Amino acid sequence: MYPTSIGKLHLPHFIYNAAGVWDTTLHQCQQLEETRFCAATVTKSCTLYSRKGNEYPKYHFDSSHFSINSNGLENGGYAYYIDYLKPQATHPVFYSVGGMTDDERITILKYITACAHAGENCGIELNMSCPNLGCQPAAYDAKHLDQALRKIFSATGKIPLTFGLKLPPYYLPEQFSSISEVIANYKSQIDFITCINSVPNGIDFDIDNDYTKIVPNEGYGGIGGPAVLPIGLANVRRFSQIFRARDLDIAVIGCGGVSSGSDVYKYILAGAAAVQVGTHLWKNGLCVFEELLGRHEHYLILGTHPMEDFQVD
Ligand code: RRO
Repeated sequence: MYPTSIGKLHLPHFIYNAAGVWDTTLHQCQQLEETRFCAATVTKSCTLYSRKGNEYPKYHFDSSHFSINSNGLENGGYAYYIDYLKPQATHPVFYSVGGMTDDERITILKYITACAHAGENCGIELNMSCPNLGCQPAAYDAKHLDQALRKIFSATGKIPLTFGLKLPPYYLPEQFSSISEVIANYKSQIDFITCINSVPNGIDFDIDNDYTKIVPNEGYGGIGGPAVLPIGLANVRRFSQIFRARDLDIAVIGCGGVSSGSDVYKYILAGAAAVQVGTHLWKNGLCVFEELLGRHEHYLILGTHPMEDFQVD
């Protein structure tokens, strides 16, 4: 296995879950840890109080090309996930902070950093890019992101844990430069960014019943799965290039559309320090980690194409 580092965290290899997938209950988080082939656990983005999220059906996974979700931030509340942060844990945990307002985020961040359990092996991924909450999340707009981060960091001070942002997909050169500018302003606070959250505003139809595939938000939700891979790769590459050119020591973590060892390898080529798996994990379960790791390492060791490249859906 090839180790990697993100801020102060050392991971035994590159691959782990994306926030929101197989991590809503503590039992699921424990299962991720016990697979041995999942390099870290990201917990479900949390809020101050537990939330049921949106009504079902809120996931659509039966296409081989994409998924659509409008989960609606279903989670156990921040205190619930604190129980997962064990003292002297050997398995790295990224505690994903969602929150509905900046004040909520500040309360949660202060609590985690003051918590005795949040030791060396705990990082924080701040998610201000959920596409399913009916409002524009801060990270979609540089000015809004800057205001939110200024407010948060002036309340929390320097966060002593490895800290990063989960970002939405960006498309235009101006967006990459303005968002990078904001991140650079907080370079002493930000150890990593994760690119990308699901692509907003997807819809699909059940043509046998003439319904949208998911029910909440009139059928609209965030898209994941193979269809978003090129967008995720491009976001990782753009930010990696900008950070390198500006000599910023900020790791970029790839997320979006990984379903094979070659996809993992592509993210590494794009500049990712690690890779998260979402839709593929949700559809196929915990066995994906061992499989992805084996096939990805095949590329690293042999530089040749494992059999997966010849499979046809
Ligand atoms: O819970 C969700 O609906 C959700 C979240 Br918080 C997120 O960050 N990304 C996503 O696709 N769904």
